[in-house]
Amino acid sequence: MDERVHAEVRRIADEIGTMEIRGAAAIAEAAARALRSQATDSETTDPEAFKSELRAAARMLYETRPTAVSLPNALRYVLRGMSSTTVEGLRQDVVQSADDFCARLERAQADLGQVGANRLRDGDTIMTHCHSTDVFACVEAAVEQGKHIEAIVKETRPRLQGHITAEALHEMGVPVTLIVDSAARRYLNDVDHVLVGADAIAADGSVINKIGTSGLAVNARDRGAPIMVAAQTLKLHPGTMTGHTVDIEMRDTEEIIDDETLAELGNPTVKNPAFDVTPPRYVDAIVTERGQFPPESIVILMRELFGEGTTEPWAE
Ligand code: RUB
Repeated sequence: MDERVHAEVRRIADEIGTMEIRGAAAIAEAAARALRSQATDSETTDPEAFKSELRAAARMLYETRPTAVSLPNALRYVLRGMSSTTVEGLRQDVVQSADDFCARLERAQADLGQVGANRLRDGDTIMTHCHSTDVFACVEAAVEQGKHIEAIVKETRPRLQGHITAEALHEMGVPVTLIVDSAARRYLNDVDHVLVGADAIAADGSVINKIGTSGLAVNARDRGAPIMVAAQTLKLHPGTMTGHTVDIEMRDTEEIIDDETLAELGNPTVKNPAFDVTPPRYVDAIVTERGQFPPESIVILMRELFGEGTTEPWAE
């Protein structure tokens, strides 16, 4: 363990790893807060040592979960803010850029919500998967526009994030039907929009989101239900512009089956991928705070925001 990394950062890193903090936007916000606390708690008087502490903290946070690109995007945003030459100046830089980042995230979500809400009509039923705050922003804005929206919520095995979604939509006044994941196709005939979030969007418009999203999208296309992805630009993956692929997290098999039951079954191999890739041809629109995009043209927005690519957050 890197001793330069303070206890608060380690705590947040641990909570991201164990999924107490989860969802791409929440992970990004927590990472920015963690770097801020590393800066405010630092006791070093040497500017170079201060910067190297911040980079070590960023690396620890980066290594928690591999798929949500919002995490490195957040770390990069905060670390790039460091331009002063004194420790006090650098501390202020990090506090300022972390606060800016969190404010921008909140604003982006509100703006994206308006765009997504415009796609929803009064009386629409959506089907959603997992738990996405970007999706909530769209539904909440539609409800605020006075539209009646109903939701069919997939429970999202194995971690049951659908329960969080069901509760939050209920609190928004949205009538919810909860279904097991495998019942999705049966209920797609009743659905006007499939609405999901994203952990990363690749340069070709592929959407990386909770395992089961791609199957849902294929079924929705077959049934003629449009597929909308709510993803603020924080979810755009700059590395994919230069040929990198998105790492799909494989989680502990204990999330699916305990060791004792596994042994009773003769110890079959168990796989627990946390995410999957939905090809762009199954996506109708990616809704961002910069407007809605067909997936094939998202790369234009990526070039505008990131240039031709980026390096690791701590390598700059
Ligand atoms: C969460 C998940 C969410 C995206 C978007 O996966 O796949 O759909 O992160 O969420 P996990 P948001 O539970 O494994 O973190 O819109 O809140 O960023």
